[in-house]
Amino acid sequence: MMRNLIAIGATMLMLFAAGWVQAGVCEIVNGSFEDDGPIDDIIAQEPNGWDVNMPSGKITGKTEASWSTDGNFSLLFSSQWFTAFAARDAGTVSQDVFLDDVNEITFDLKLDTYSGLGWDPNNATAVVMIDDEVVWEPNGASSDIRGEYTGQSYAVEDKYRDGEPHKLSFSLRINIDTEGGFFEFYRVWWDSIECVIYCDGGGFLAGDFNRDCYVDASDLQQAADVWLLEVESDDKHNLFRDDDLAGFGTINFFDLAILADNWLHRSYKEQQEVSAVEINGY
Ligand SMILES: [Ca+2]
Ligand SMILES: [Ca+2]
Ligand SMILES: [Ca+2]
Repeated sequence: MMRNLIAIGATMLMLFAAGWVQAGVCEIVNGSFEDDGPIDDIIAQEPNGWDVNMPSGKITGKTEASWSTDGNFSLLFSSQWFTAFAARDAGTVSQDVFLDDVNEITFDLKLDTYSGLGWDPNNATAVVMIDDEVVWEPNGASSDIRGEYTGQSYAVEDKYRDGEPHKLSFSLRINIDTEGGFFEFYRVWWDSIECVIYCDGGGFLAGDFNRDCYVDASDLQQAADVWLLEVESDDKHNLFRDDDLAGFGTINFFDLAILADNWLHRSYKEQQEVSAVEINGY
């Protein structure tokens, strides 16, 4: 009996130890562009960790201190003026990363023109790419995309979880052919590029309202607080939405059933680890 209690106690300790949010930074090197200090020309000196690809004479790149969201420096791309461009000309930094355990890639950027005039996204834009495919860009519906875009994120798609490295790129990209160029410098600053890992890469389970990688009594309490109340459809407690009406839903047994399905479950990866412990020891 005593041995069993000790075993259960030990198991629970391990479960609790494994239960903390695993939010961390993956293997992006120098994602904040702090390693080198200022670099006048990233063609001449690549920022630590990054591969540089620039259309020479058309777009310049530097690390400098005029804007940053983490540390002192950021990466600045600037298109040159009165220079002929072809659509898809792009200044790019990239590095190969494994995305298997990554839930989100987060980053900050700022878009501005030199003259202070508007930035038409038909002329140029800033993009995040994986394997040269665009996975994020500013809202193209806007006729002026200048502004600070902090706390941006791209939710990594499952297709990139294949055990292979993928080329993650950050760019200033020209969108049109122009012989005469632009009477403008389009400038983008990138900073604070991170990989975020939740729940050992398994992501949050439905019903994990307080995002601690575990669906338990504290989440149930949140559901109880809004029980049978009408909430907006996108309310985080509204897990089941098929019975929503006109943008509003109710927190009822359909929602509770989804929460119950994940009750005391961990992310898929942690479940595997817990199973292994059970098979091996208890
Ligand atoms: Ca920085
Ligand atoms: Ca929770
Ligand atoms: Ca509902």
